[in-house]
Amino acid sequence: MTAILDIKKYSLDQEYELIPGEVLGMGINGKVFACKHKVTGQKRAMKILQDSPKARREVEIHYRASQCKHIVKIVDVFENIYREKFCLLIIMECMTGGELFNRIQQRAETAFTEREAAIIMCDIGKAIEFLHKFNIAHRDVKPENLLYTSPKDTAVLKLTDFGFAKVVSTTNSLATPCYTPYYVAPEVLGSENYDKSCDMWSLGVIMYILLCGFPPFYSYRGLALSPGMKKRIRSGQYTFPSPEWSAVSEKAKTLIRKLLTTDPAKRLSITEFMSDPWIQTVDTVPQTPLYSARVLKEEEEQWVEVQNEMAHALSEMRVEHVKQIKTLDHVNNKLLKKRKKRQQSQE
Ligand code: I85
Repeated sequence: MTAILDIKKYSLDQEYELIPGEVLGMGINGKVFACKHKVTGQKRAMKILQDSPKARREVEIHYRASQCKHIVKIVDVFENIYREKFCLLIIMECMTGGELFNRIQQRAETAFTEREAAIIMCDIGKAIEFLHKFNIAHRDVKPENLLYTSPKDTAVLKLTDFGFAKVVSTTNSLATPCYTPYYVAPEVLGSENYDKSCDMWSLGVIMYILLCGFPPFYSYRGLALSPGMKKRIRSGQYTFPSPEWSAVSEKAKTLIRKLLTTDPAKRLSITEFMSDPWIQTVDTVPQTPLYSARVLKEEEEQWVEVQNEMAHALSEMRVEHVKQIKTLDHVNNKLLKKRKKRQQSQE
């Protein structure tokens, strides 16, 4: 990845026209609007971020990732003063096909099949594969961030929002002489893979919803992320109930089990996922009609809740990891201090 981002310092107005009132959504860090490229007349999406090191990181990572066919493309980035604040304005290709599950829900006449689900999983997998190959963990792979380029049948599914993306360190932290590798915790050794494993868990949840229309873990109507649901997620308690799962292939269920493995160290890696027969030989996946479209339509009012629950679960995954590292650092620092003291007393 050699793409160098040239942030334009002149006014956005010279090239783009805001389409008034057209808000396309709210991101983690900023609002997304529709705008028009003055020269070509093309409609594009614009995300406004208040300038900060975090915003710069999002732009940088997203721009590098833009080279992948299954990631929303950044066309331009401006640095402008907007409402008296330094802002980064990210211009992206406009995805007019809407969100993944809305599209499946709208499928009424022809049934959504297991093979179609496999094709979608393969496409999302390609986006994750691209990112992980370059040591980027997205950490916010969820239904609202999967958009189609257009309403047509030929539309391409793409991943967006790099607000939580992280470049996972490949530089061997053990090279720094803070501690000897003999007593380093496995979590420290695997911190790179921990961040990537969040994306793999997301893949499992999305695959589950694609195949039946409801999520694997959900609170009993109402309370978002109830204590009961937390317990079910932690212990990996989910089932493949009838009738929705009766006709789904065993291959698909096995793959979901490998993705929803509770121990992140034992969870499938993206390379393993992409070489799974269900993904690798998509054209041999049975064209079994699924309940997904019907369930998504019947449970439409529940959808906001499903989204909230997944967002919350992802945020917990990101926090937990920080805690882990912090406590370990703390322990190691103590050891370091002790050793220094000993060394000093010996001098
Ligand atoms: N086009 N998460 C949900 C949108 N084109 N959308 C979200 N973070 C982002 C919005 C809230 C994703 O970084 C988001 C981000 C970027 C986009 C984005 C990028 C490019 C779009 C937050 C649309 C769109 C445009 C026209 C029509 C329609 C949608 O959202 C539809 F047909 F669906 F109504």
